[in-house]
Amino acid sequence: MRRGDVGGEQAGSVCARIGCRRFGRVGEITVSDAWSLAMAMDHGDEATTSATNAAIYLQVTNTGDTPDRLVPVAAEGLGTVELHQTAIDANSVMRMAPVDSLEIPASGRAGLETGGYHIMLIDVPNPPEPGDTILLTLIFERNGTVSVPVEVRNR
Ligand SMILES: [Cu+2]
Repeated sequence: MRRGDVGGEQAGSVCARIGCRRFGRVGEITVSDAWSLAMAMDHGDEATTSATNAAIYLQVTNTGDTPDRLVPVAAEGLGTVELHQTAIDANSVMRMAPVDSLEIPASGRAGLETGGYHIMLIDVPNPPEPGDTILLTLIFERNGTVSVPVEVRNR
């Protein structure tokens, strides 16, 4: 499994000031625009509200001619990491459910966006604050493992 490069990390402090684009790349996969919402969230059937959960959104581009799959990752210090899909249930209530993996189409892209797929951090021991940058590791079945900087926002 190849290791990806973390793009733009050297320029981190500059990026924090001017908001330049940061990304991670491995093989034919590029992950960009990763950000996290630090806030209390209702979660699943239990409807528990906890500030120690956070959702991460990002964009994945696949320049290869073979589909790939993003699978859930374990991340040190970030609690339990799951891939979630937001959906409307039979009672018109918005809920999130874990999914095993997400296909990244060949020569295409997949977006993890509000109201859709996202990566969920559950029971984060030290929840990041707006302005923080966390490093998230993602695994793509074909292309390998990549780390990407995630900007924590409050909205
Ligand atoms: Cu979720």
